[in-house]
Amino acid sequence: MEQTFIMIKPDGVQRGLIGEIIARFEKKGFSLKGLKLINVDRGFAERHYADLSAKPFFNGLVEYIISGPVVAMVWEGKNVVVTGRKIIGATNPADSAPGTIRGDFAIAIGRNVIHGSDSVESATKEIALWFPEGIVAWQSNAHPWIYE
Ligand code: RTP
Repeated sequence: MEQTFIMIKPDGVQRGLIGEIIARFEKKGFSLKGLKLINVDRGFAERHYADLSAKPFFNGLVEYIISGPVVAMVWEGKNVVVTGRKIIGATNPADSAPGTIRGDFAIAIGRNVIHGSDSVESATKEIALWFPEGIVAWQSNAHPWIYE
């Protein structure tokens, strides 16, 4: 079953949005497979966002991610990468539809509350980076009520 890496960024943690965000993924029917509240250092944040290192906003982005604890999660389910990005909404909250996390809770692109892997390949890399200890193997009893 497909997995994705989801991170609640420091603004989402500081603003008390952890429960709200987890609830949206949980109510959709996805399964939580990994969860931790952690501070990451500059080197780690730079590794996570390595693909964006040439962007003018890179240093500000790294400062933002290391400014406080983040919630790192692995969610599992059919098409969870693409559907997770839909639940999150467009990168710039000015373009995120109401009903999405960024559409409902963010205004500025540099304070957009949450990250979600943009492909299955990125998800695999990000899960390995953020959860080198591995994740819990379990299957919800609700599985037959969510999938036909
Ligand atoms: P994410 O990786 O956080 O899920 O976001 P994304 O795929 O939707 O967007 P991406 O282009 O990968 O950018 C990563 C994060 O960088 C910040 N950003 N700031 N100031 C700017 O113009 C700008 N552009 C992007 C955002 O926090 C974005 O989520």
